[in-house]
Amino acid sequence: MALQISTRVSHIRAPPRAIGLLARVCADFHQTGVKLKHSFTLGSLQLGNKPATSPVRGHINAALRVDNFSTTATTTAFWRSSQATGSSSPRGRRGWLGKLAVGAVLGLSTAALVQSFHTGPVTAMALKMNLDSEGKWEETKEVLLSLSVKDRRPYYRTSSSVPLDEIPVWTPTAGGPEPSRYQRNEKLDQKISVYSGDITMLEIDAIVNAANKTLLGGGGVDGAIHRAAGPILKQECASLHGCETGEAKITCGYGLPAKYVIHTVGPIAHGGVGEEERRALRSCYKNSLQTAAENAARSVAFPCISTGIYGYPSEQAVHEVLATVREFLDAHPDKLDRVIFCVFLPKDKELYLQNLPLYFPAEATIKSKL
Ligand code: AR6
Repeated sequence: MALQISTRVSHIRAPPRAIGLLARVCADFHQTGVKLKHSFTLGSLQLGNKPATSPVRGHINAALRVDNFSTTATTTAFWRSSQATGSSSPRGRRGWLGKLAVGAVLGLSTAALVQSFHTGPVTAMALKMNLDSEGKWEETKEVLLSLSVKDRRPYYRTSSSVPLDEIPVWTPTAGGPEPSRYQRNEKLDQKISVYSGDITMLEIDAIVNAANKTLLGGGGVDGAIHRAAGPILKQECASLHGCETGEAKITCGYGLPAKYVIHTVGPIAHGGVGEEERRALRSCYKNSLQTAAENAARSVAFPCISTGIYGYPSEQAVHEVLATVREFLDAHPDKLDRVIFCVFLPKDKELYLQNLPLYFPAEATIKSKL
């Protein structure tokens, strides 16, 4: 039984690449024999903020206008489910068009896409497979970064995730006998957390990776981040052509709950810690914070950089870290909402809790400037 469906798609805002992807999806429907009787009339289709210009529009029209096919049960289900999920509203239309674009970027089969319309979001399982099989990182990144946190959730590859509002803010405590060199600042206290656990679970704007100069993955937290993000992360990393000690480079988080990964390379301190290592460790933190701020990432989590395989003693590193973060927040109090010290080992948790009052003191006055 044939069913004529005529859809007026109006006021759609989508990046040009997403529109191209839509065209590909429609062609995919066509090629796989799914028979459509959809006649899409593009109303005021917009690319970004501009109406589609004719060559693009012509391309879209050519791809989307699929005439003279008889309707199958699948397309009927597709249509009904898009109606049922509110696709008749402009927001709904954007929703299913977004799914089409995500599905196309991630290389989903037509069947998986149709299933996604039928059951709600594209299944995490389908996307996990596609983040595993290396796709085009540029397109995947563009789509993932355009999604809200809620819409990105089905694509996480981790077993669970910890949202920012479940990470408690640090409560200032009275320090030990050592006087603080810093002024009390209650606003800054609200920006600090110590989180004990796996950094790959954090659903925040950015996590920092303790990488090596190749940026192509390794052991420790670097290995954990690459495993959780999926092999596509390595592809983007390869495009960055390495990173010098103390510098920071940003990528998409892919299968991670974190939107971005900021990769920094800590100093190797097996030969001991001198001024060069101290300066490099500070640079790692400062450049990572700067990179987060430049990318509008307002929550950022750090592992204890260099204190594992690179051998920087934790009890020395903690002072460089806290001083650098305090100074960055003093200089840029509105750039970041939260800096999370993600501690993996019990001894690191203790070191941070013990030393935080030196840099974020509970007392209102400076005890000493020395
Ligand atoms: N979540 C949070 N912290 C972690 C995790 C995790 N999943 N796993 C380990 N840590 P390391 P480095 C902690 O060795 O010293 C790699 O091969 C860990 O307990 O990962 O900077 C790179 O490719 C420790 O406190 O980083 C480089 O070649 C901290 O993360 C080299 O290691 C950092 O330990 C970098 O060595």
